[in-house]
Amino acid sequence: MLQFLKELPKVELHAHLNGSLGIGSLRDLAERLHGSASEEFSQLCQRFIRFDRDSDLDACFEKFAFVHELTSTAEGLRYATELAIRDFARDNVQYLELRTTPKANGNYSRREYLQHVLEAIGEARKIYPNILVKLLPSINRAEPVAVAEETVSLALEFAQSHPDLILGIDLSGNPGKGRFSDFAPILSLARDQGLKLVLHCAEIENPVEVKEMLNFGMSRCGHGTFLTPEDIAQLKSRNTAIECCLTSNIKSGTVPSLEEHHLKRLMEADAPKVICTDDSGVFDTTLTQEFLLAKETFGLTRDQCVALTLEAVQHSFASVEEKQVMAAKVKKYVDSWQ
Ligand code: 6MZ
Repeated sequence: MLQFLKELPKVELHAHLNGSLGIGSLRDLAERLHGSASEEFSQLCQRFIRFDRDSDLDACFEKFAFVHELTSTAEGLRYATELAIRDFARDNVQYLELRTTPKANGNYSRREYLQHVLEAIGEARKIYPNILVKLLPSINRAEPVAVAEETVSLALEFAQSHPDLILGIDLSGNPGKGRFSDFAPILSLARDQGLKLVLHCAEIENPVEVKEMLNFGMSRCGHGTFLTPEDIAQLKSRNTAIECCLTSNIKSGTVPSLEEHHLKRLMEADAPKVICTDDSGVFDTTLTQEFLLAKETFGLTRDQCVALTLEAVQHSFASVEEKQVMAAKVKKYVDSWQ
């Protein structure tokens, strides 16, 4: 089964760029930026050792801050993008929707941030031709609404010049910070202008906000950990898939154990769902590993893993033709195992 899942041409719909850099990639990045003989490199390696410990949600956000230090230059950001794509390609992910929050610092503006990432995706396409990558700029709910407005405006502008690359907007960031209702107007504008919306929703217990988000609507729901049976029924009635990230939820402490993961409830309710990594680097996982955990915990069969992959194809924001190519790859692969 491990071999089957590893080689399965998988589909990743919920992956944050800076969270997708594992210790190996961070080391590669530090080496590229500073050289392996430098004092900076050995100091960073010392910090990597502490990086690996399990933690709660707030501690995860500290880890992101550490990764952000390494991607705070144009060179770091571009190479990080290539490394994240490399690692998904190595795990036989054939389609990746990568999200990232445009940032501004002394080295780049938010506009330049997006330009660097888009160019790096273009360059990675030549090195890793077997993985199709799309980009979803993220709004960080912990930042002011004005920043979200700039992000949406840039996303709309770049979606014009890269219509096959930028397909939607993600709302993420520490779920304990900011208020959804403050971001609803700008999200609404993005949707009216043709961008799909993926919202982190019900990652923590906040029933009032969850209701607001569900009534507002979304193309896919990130996490959905604290959804009630009624919420799940509402999403099901609209064919809105819930992005399940098992290791992320366990390591960030929002789900107490794998056995209690809501993937089980979603399967029982026959609700639309996809299996994703969230932050494969920070949580030290792969999409193959997530499928394996689902199999070991809930007894998923090979056919169910294939069905979940085809479900992810359908819930992706790829074009009809791209979806056909992806599904054909999965079918061809499955046939080769018969
Ligand atoms: C909410 C998350 C997240 O954007 O710098 N992010 N937001 N919940 C989560 N669950 C654990 N995991 C990641 O990637 C890292 C950023 O993505 C968001 C956070 O804003 C984090 O800083 P980028 O590429």
